[in-house]
Amino acid sequence: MGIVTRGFGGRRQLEAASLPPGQHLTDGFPVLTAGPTQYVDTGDWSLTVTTETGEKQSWSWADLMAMSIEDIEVDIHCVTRWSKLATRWRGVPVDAFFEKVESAADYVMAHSYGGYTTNLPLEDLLDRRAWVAFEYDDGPLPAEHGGPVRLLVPHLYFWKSAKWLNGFTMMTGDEPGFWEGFGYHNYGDPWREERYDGD
Ligand SMILES: Nc1nc2c(c(=O)[nH]1)N[C@H]1C(S)=C(S)[C@@H](COP(=O)(O)O)O[C@H]1N2
Ligand SMILES: [Mo]
Repeated sequence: MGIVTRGFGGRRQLEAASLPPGQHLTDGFPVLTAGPTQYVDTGDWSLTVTTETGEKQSWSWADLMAMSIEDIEVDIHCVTRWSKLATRWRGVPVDAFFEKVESAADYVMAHSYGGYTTNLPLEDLLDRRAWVAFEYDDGPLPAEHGGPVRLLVPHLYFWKSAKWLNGFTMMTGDEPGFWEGFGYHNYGDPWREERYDGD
């Protein structure tokens, strides 16, 4: 979070304090998808957590609506250099989906309808640093932005926030997801400019 300053130039100072290196602000909300937009009805949507031993737990849309829902306001940073400050979402912390899962795995592959994947350390999904999000700006999350349900991991570059989320697979060893396999950084911390492999 930046420090709010008053007077001429205040906004610019706030922006500079809030932006990771090499990023610029956008007022719009660009759509970035590799492949076609997925259209999934809430009644058909489900999320499945699969452990490293193959045990599965699934949640329906109704299950999701009955969980502990939070309002979230976070900055988001895309590797293509746009950032958006104070975006507003509603969702459920990812912690809730791992509460009753027995696993010794340290890594997770997030899966999407359409086949997109992205890998994350389990700890980055916990402690209310990541959400299963279904509303944006007081409305249902539009399909082009990953609705009905997407992953929201604002502390990493936005490619880690899988749209049309439908699963988490626990992995004892780390494996690259879709973009990570095409040369994106394995972890993707915007404050360290971890854009590409080798950064
Ligand atoms: N399923 C899926 N999720 C995805 C992508 C994708 O192609 N497919 N693109 C990623 C990338 S590279 C970015 S920058 C963000 C873009 O989200 P937006 O289109 O809502 O801005 O979604 C991420 N999640
Ligand atoms: Mo991206």
